[in-house]
Amino acid sequence: MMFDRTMLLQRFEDMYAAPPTHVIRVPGRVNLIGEHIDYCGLSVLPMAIDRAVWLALRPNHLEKIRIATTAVGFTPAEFSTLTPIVTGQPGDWVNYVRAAAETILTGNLLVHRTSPPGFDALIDADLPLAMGLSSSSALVVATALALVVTAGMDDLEHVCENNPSFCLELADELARGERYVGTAGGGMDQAACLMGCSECAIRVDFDPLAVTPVPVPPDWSFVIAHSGDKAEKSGAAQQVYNRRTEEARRAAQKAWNILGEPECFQMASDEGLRSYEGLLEYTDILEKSKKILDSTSYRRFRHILTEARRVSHAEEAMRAGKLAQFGKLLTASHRSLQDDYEVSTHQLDAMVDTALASGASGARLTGAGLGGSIVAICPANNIENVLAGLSYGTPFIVRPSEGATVSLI
Ligand code: NG1
Repeated sequence: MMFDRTMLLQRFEDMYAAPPTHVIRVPGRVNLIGEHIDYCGLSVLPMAIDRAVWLALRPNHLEKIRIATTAVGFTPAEFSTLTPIVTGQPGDWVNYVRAAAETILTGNLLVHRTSPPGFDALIDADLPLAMGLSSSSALVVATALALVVTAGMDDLEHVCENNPSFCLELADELARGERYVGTAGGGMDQAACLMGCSECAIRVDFDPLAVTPVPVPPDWSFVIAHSGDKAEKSGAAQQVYNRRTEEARRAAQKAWNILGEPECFQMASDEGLRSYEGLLEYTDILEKSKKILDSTSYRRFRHILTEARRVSHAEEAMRAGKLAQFGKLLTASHRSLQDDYEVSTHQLDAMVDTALASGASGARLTGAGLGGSIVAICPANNIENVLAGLSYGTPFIVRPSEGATVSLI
């Protein structure tokens, strides 16, 4: 799966009888740690990767979006940019495009425009779809940037490097906007796709949204391998995802009400937690909540609290170049997702075991789970063994990458 820019430009021209004016590149992301906690407002540690969605566009002055993709089986679409924009069938890929359009056209970012913008677009990707690598959020971000370009905003080349406050606002709006497709998601993916940073993972904090680069040691390697089950967020997987967000909220609310500790979520990722007192308090919260929550709610709550703590320890380990420690935290995260949050599958569990047996320092499912991929981390000198062990999951290496970019043709 290789991206061919010349081919994209040529096919665009063949399709729309004029060359594109811009190409937008939006990377996917691998979430390294901090799974199923962004929607609780807790910090996460994803990394934008060197696989991306590419969108070639040309403003069309027709007040409509016409969009197609080079991927087989995705029907081209067109719709008016007059809002409200009506959702298509559940599972329709164009819903992500509509989500971005509705968000941007009804939001505050394009206040100076005079008429609804429209554009023609062709999409290509070297980012595999439905693998838990945020191809859908990359599409949402790419569409949003296409509207921003069409509205005439300049200086977009390294949009987030040059204008971080614009990108933070955009990421926030798009996180809310992507819920248009029916998933009650958090804000990790849009922030990572937009604001990733080369050679770095990023810590994403919420309320308010903030992104902090965390340098990835150059001798750490990340391998992605696919479980064979699609991580599609429509139908049953979407229902389980939305149920988990509800369960998490209810468990936290109940614990808060009874323990009177509304700030306990923040505490889990707080500096203070690393201190002796903080740790005591943390154990205390878990013990007390065990007495008041039913067993399922308790396990959901335990995942959230322990995962938040693992994120802050993982950031520390990454900054200190402690691979073994980082790897252990990844594997512990997987076990928690497997046992407490129940979003793993036998196939994902088996792949994590294979990765570890092949010499990975740690491995876990990445993304929402219930299919999709694992990420394994290993020292660069052991990568061949890990790739060979995971060969049945068509493994590939990913590198940290910068976030979205816009280039003029
Ligand atoms: P995926 O399905 O991997 O793109 C989803 C959510 C994230 C986060 C993770 C679980 C969306 C767009 N993304 O990611 O916000 O909650 O699950 O950590 O809903």
